Amino acid sequence: MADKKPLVILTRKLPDSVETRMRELFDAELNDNDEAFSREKLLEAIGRADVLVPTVTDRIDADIIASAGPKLKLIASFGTGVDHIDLKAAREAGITVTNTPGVLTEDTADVAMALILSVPRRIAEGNALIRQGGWSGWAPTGMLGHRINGKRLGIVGMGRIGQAIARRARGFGMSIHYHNRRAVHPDIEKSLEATHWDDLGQMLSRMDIVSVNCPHTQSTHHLLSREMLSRIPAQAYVVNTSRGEVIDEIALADLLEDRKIAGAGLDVYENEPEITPKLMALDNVVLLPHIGSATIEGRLSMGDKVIINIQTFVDGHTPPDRVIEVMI
Ligand code: 8YV
Repeated sequence: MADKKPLVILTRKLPDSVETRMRELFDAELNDNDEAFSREKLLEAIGRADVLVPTVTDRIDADIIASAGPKLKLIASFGTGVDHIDLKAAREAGITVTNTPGVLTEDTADVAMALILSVPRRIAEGNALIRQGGWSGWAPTGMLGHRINGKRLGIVGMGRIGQAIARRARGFGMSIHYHNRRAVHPDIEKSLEATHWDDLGQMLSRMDIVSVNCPHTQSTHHLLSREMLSRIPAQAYVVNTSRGEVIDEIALADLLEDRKIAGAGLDVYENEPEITPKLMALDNVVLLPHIGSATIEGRLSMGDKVIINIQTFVDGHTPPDRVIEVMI
């Protein structure tokens, strides 16, 4: 790879300045029309590339990795989540995988907080009411929602994003509870006045709002199963800005329809861009199109990270954001 510029294939359109820099540094093959790669196109690309730059919309499974050409040594993903890549297959094939952690923490936490506010206070419903011409003026009992201040927030997954949400929620007067494989550092716990729950079910049964912030892995797939979801009190809300697969989406839709959960704010779905039809019909649900990290600043930083990861790798060093299976 050292003598000539590596062939770097991007599966999606990235911000212009990121693509310009990629073209300066590498033999970059862009996807100008931004159409997601078909499986055939992905197979073809991975057979030729030195470096593949996929996103969450590409499923890089073991079969795709088995088709990688001899030159493919790096998959530099544009995004933090890596559940779309079979990490074990990549490791066995001697392919390094990198991601872009850290730079989308605050943006994703903002969207989670927006959902935490939107659902109990019926923000999206109110907006729809006016636009549909259904507002006849202020009324003492009109559009009543629930207060945020003083409520208990249960964060499932207290990593970078979970902690960033906790900091925001504290400003809104919420108390912080969390479930995580390990308790966070005592200093962090203290500064957030956060309570660690070993038992997820017990925590869920005592919360007013539940926010899902753990990565999707084999052990978190349907972590919020029908059984776990049914522990959530009927007056509580669920927010998910992580990965749809962490929640049994059909079970959630059933419970929301039966008003056994008061409402939900979702930015991610089990089978994106498909959405369980029942969710679309419910007025106690706010649906966003996976925009957690969708800021110009965030996407530019993600692009910078991808470039640094590729250049460091090409220069013969370990890239800063190398993903190791045990990390997730
Ligand atoms: C990204 C995300 O935009 O980074 C992640 O894990 O969920 C998104 O916010 C997406 O993954 C880009 O590939």
